[in-house]
Amino acid sequence: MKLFFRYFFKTVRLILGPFMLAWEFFTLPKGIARTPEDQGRIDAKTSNLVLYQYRTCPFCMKVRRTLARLSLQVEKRDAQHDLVSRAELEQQGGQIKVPCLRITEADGQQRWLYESKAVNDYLQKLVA
Ligand SMILES: N[C@@H](CCC(=O)N[C@@H](CS)C(=O)NCC(=O)O)C(=O)O
Repeated sequence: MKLFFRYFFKTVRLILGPFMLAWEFFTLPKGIARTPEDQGRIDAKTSNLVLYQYRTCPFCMKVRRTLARLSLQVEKRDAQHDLVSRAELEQQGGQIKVPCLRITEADGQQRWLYESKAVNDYLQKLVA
């Protein structure tokens, strides 16, 4: 069943990918406008985050829309084509599944947050 879903989403990404990217480009939320000071504070809060993602994964798009809507600057790594990022995700995160948010805590510990809903909830809380 797991393999079925893996190939199902792979096929969806392959066939619909270009259309999904075009749709994302034209419909990306505008984002919150903040003063430079407020944006600086938020940027500091997100500087410890890295999003592992695929360009044409619908779940990653959902997270990228949240990033755009909340005007959050988060480093993104392509876990599909960039083999170093893919290996990091698998070896340190525990599995190849995107989106995954790598959170480096104040003590240097890294937490790997899987599931688009959990990532979106985490991002939403950051700006609350
Ligand atoms: N329920 C998960 C679904 C994530 C998911 O299925 N992602 C696919 C890409 S669209 C994946 O990582 N598949 C593993 C692979 O391609 O190797 C979520 O909402 O984040």
